[in-house]
Amino acid sequence: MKKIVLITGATSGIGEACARKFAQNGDKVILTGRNQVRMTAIADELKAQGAEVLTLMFDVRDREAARQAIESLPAEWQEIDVLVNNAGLALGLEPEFEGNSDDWDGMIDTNVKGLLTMTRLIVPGMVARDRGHVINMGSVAGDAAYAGGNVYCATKAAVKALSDGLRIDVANTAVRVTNLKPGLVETNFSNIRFHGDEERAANVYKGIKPLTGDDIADVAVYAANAPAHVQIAEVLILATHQASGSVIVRK
Ligand code: 8X3
Repeated sequence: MKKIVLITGATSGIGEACARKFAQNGDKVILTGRNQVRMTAIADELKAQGAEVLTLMFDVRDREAARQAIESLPAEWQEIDVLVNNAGLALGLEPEFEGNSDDWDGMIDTNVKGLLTMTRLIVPGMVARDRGHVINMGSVAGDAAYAGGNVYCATKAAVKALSDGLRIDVANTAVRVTNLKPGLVETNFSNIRFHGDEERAANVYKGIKPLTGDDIADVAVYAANAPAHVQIAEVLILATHQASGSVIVRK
């Protein structure tokens, strides 16, 4: 059955890959993000392939803008079946005692509070309809801290706790909650983490074949299409030469 899938942070990386995979799966997709140019380009491309696509430009850190955007949805787009809480980022790898407080705000406001904002706006409808699925983008970083990961790891540990908490809160409904925990994925993630230092970013993936956004999107589409009685609660997806968040075998 055709689903309505809303993806935050849909203009790059895992979010963009999810938008493409759900669209290819025949679902209606709502792309949300901050980059209107990129979002329109992706939407036009998907529409040309026959997909039904809608775009909403807002920053998940802006609660009021998020509320207005969701309320502006045309009636035929309002009954969201799948919320992919993907918008998120890492900033910096400094020791915790030397970290940049603006970086901390950026991560906490997006990865934790932004995810909560979207959940608060969209899940009540799912509960009322007794149908829906929340797919949160967690991370292997949420399982254990790694050097310099401190605040980023904390935000992803929060995503796990919020996924587990929500799963309890909707347990008497048909709504499902999935926490996807990717490891090393080659997107613009490291570029953003290192504030545009491309050389440093490239080094992260040197000597290892990292995952792609598509690898993670495949799992998201799988979880969303599992039989109704099956709840893919959590999935840890690592690159083959990655043993954990901190152990990566480089060849
Ligand atoms: C991204 C995974 O290990 O690069 O969440 O922080 S990691």
